[in-house]
Amino acid sequence: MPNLIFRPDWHLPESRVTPERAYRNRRKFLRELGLTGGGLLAASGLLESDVHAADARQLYPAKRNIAFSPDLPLSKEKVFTTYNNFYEFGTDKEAVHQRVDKFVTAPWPVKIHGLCEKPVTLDAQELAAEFGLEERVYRFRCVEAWSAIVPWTGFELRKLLEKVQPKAGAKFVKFVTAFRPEQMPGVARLRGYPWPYTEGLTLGEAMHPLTMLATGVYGKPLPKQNGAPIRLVVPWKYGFKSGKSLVEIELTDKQPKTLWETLSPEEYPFEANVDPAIPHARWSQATERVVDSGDRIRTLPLNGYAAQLSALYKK
Ligand SMILES: Nc1nc2c(c(=O)[nH]1)N[C@H]1C(S)=C(S)[C@@H](COP(=O)(O)O)O[C@H]1N2
Ligand SMILES: [Mo]
Repeated sequence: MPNLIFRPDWHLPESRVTPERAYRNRRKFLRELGLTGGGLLAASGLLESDVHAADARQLYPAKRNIAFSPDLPLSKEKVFTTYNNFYEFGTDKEAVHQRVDKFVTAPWPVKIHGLCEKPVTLDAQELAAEFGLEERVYRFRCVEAWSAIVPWTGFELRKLLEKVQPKAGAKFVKFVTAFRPEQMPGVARLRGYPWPYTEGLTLGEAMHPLTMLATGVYGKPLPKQNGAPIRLVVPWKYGFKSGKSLVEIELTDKQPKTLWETLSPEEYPFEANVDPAIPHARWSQATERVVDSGDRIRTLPLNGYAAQLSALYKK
């Protein structure tokens, strides 16, 4: 009866070590605070969000997955976390990080539903603990022709989709992000936008091993301006596909209506694969500006991931 054998920690596959360690640490943390008795959290005056935040930090830094991390020089943390596209907090990239203080990112239930056998709602924190975190160094290419090299912490979206068991009719995955005007000072000036910020992938793209749900970056939980507490990362597509602060993931039979495609389908088509040969309506996509150095480098087809995607896009 193999499931009765208790193996030592070092025998566990890496994917199971992280959640178990996180779980033990969580119990320990709560015990130290005297919170395991039930109902004590409220009496303690400690905010549930404080517990979540302390809990989240236990999972970082995660081990780097070398197989998915090309040896590239990372963009500076300070640069990547202060130069953001997150229109809910304004359109000035360098100001977004100063406008996120009202945004409450824990607790954070994420609903996974639609055409699947086992829909579920789990907190972002539970998702991180359940699937185990790893670090991957990915190229990041915005449609505005700037780029970065980013160490994300997260897990493959595929693991979550397999858990909910897509039905045969599921063809697309829709990603809905948080919309809370009272916490997001940027939306007041963009009232005409089709909020919430929504994105989508084909099921095949969503199931691809490169596609991640990230809960951290630079070895720490995601800063709010980078999409705390959980965001999508699709490294071969323009950055706008990678929705931040996800609240809902839905399996569907129809191609989802996305915010950018609704606003301007010629400029921001649904597929949005990085392609140096296809210019944006208003600028070339042949080169990109590296955020740190300001250097101009050539843009690579599928952002450098073509070899890993050949089966997905075979003609
Ligand atoms: N909810 C939401 N997600 C979003 C955006 C946004 O404005 N709102 N901007 C997108 C764009 S255009 C890019 S380039 C990336 C930027 O992510 P970063 O700020 O972490 O670099 O987030 C994407 N996800
Ligand atoms: Mo972008």
